[in-house]
Amino acid sequence: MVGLMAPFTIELDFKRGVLHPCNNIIQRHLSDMRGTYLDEAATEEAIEGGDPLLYEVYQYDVPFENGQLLVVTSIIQPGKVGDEYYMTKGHFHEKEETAEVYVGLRGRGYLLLETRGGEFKALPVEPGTVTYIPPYWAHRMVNTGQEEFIFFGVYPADAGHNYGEIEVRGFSKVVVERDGQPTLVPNPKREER
Ligand code: S6P
Ligand code: ZN
Repeated sequence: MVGLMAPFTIELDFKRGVLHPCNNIIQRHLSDMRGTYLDEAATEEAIEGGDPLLYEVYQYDVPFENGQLLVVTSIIQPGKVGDEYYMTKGHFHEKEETAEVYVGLRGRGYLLLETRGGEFKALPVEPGTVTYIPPYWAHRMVNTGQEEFIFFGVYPADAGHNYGEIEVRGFSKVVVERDGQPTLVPNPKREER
């Protein structure tokens, strides 16, 4: 059973996306995502050239117990590796029957979603877009704009993360720049199979 906890407030800076106070801050650099982007040469070149920070996550941790919720903001920098836009690693929840809500705060991009059965969706997200990620859907955010892409999320504290499968296979589509426009194209990694 969940213990009795004191209610609390924290501050969300809508402009910068940070939570304050915050007890769990994660930074992901390109070197943390080797193998995620299709262009391996561009990946290594960018890592050697300074290993850019791709995104930060501000999560306010509460006990990871059934019944608790985690609030979290993510800030994805603008940029590309090769012609593929900066994005989160993407994951299934370890407890796959758990859902999540994302709310776009700043910038724009896509929420990519996929089931194990191969069903795929790409939802455009801008400030004010509320997206519902149902149970069983893997999810990844992609920054297709010129500025930081910032979104807020809420999800069950015992959901956990499973990154392994997405690391290997990616999603069935990738978001790349074509003629200056974000474009969804089939993931060649999937076609090799
Ligand atoms: C957690 C939620 C987000 C992501 C964050 C970074 O379930 O979906 O807080 O953790 O956007 O993405 P990723 O794929 O690196 O965890
Ligand atoms: Zn999630």
